[in-house]
Amino acid sequence: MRKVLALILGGGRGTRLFPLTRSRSKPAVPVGGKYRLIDIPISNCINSGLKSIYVLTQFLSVSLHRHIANTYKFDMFSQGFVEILAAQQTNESTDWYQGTADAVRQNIPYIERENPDDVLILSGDQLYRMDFRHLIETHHSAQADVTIAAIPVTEEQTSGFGLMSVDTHNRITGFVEKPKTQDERAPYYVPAEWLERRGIPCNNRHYLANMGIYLFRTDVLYEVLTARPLATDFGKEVFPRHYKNKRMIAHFFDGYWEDLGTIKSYHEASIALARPNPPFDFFSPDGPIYTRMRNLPASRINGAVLEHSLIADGCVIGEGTRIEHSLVGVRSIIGRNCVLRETVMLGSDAYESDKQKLENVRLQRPNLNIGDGSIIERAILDKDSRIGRYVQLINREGRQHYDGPNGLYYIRDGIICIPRGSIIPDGTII
Ligand code: ADQ
Ligand code: ADP
Repeated sequence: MRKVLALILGGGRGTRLFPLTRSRSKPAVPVGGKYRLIDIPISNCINSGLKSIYVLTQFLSVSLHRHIANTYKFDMFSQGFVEILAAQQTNESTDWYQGTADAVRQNIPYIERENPDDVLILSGDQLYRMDFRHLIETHHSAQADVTIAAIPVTEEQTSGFGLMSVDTHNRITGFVEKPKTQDERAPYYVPAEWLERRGIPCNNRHYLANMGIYLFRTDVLYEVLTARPLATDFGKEVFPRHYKNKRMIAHFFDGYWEDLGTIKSYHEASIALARPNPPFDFFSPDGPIYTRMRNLPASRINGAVLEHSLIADGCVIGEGTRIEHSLVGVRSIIGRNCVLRETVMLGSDAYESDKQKLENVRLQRPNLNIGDGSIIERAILDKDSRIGRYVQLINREGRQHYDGPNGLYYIRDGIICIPRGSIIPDGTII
């Protein structure tokens, strides 16, 4: 058995997920009502038998640290660890990680300490389930220097991905990062028969995308990261520069795999979890997704109508409320006669006591989370938000991109985002 160390890239500046990343690092962003983004890749690793895991992040928040420390405890005989490596911690450089390759390069000393045979590099903002043992098997049987997971995508999707061309032995013979023109894209076209011969239905997907999942032989990783000029990113520099002189192999994957790196994709993928046959299922017996245990009571639903929605633990939902195509996170408190449609609500960190509610009256602010009679459509409500009574968050002006006054709300791709802890007074219409 070769030793494989996993590195999870926990995010750049997180600008595309703003305002969810306004007060937390990307790995700590909540997902699926009770999990955090980082739980997905870590659970995939654990379910694949990989238990040595570093999480690379730009800054170390208390909540991320607590989440990791409280969730991923390995007993002393299993020799596993999940450790966070934050950018400011490195002595050599006070800079943030400049890109994915730079992030890994800055942590070479930590990799050396583990002395792995191979290093598995993963993105931290994708929703998917993969048994990495199959990828490792491909890597070894092909005697690869690098193995890259590949998924077929349609032409419309190509501008967001690195594309690869491969030969009959699955060796990568070309790599282009996020092609913008037909000329750049054309050499990467794969015919339907080519995919179908490999048992993958084409469904109008004629390009092979890089999934951002890489397995490197450790010596090759060091070599490409220290080659001059120094590479900043894997997709932009490392692969286009080295596919000729290194043996890079594609590993095909054809399951559900979704990027959660933007507000739009995060919102869409979250709502999709509540479909009757969700494309990604947290219920799957094939591999549990782990998260921190909480001692929360079952949710109390007082005569509400729920359709295609997920309700996490510890919620209270008032009478006459209607919730459709929505995801309601832990400890959400929703008043009476409210309407939620296509809304992702992250819930709260704690309940309010009667004393705190009296204090809310004095401060003239609403209680946690949504007051009676409010209507919320196509929104993301971050944790601890206080939406008053008879509020309408409906994007009345039909805006696509807008910053509300004093950071009170943001609209991204037509989705209203209410940042953590925001107070929206009674009767507000947005
Ligand atoms: P992108 O999706 O643009 O393309 P990139 O910004 O390189 O991805 O991020 C990849 C992962 O690394 C993400 O999880 C991100 O959060 C994290 N990350 C980014 N910058 C980081 C930094 N400075 N420090 C730590 N982590 C960081 C890449 C490839 C494409 C491929 C897509 C698949 O370049 O070829 O198709 O991923 O999603
Ligand atoms: P959740 O995953 O439920 O959102 P967080 O990790 O964000 O939980 O914690 C929610 C709140 O609970 C925090 O703001 C913190 O005050 C409190 N908390 C949770 N775990 C601990 C702990 N181990 N020690 C102290 N406070 C904690």
